[in-house]
Amino acid sequence: MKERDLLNGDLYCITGEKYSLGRDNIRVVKEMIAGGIKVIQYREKNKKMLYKYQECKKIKELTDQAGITFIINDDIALALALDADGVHIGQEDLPIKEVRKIVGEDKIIGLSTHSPAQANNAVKKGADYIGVGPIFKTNTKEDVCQPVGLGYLEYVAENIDLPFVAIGGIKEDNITLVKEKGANCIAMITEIVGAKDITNKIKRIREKI
Ligand code: 3NM
Repeated sequence: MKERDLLNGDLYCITGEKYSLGRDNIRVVKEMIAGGIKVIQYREKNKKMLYKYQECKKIKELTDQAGITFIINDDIALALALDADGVHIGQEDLPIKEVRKIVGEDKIIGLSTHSPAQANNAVKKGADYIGVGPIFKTNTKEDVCQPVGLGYLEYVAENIDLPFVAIGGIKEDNITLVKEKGANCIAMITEIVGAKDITNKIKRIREKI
């Protein structure tokens, strides 16, 4: 079921096993859930499909039990095979209208955007939410563009009528800046998966959000 307010005031956690201090994604997701999060995106760029399928199957069981929204990055087939809640795609993936044809009306489609033109286009094309970033410098995404900064975030907060999530280089200690520019949902990879105590890190960050 599509929840249009899914990004309301929370932390959007994304997996990244190579930054997880040797812990596997299943353990990381369990710790994230213990921290009380409402949405998880599975993002693994370099794993084989069968491995991703097996891993996501276990994650789906956990998110179903906890009543958490489960989004899969890039892989539409995997999202459908597992009946995940949605997919998150980038500017160089299939156009939204084609993705919508494949996944149907009930699945969430998120789109990464990096400029006002892309954000406006996402509204026109029917994305359910957008990613807004990278706000700060990040080394986590390989093909990432230069930081768009807080100015783009402010533009989206004031002009774009879609749920959005700020992303890119966001940490516990710069979150207040991001909030001040109008973000009420914030995505993080390394700050969360690279924390020694993921559950406590999430609890502290969620209080700030
Ligand atoms: N997307 P971290 S930035 C996955 O700007 C991703 O669209 C971005 O990782 C975008 O929290 C990014 O470790 C990486 O900086 C976020």
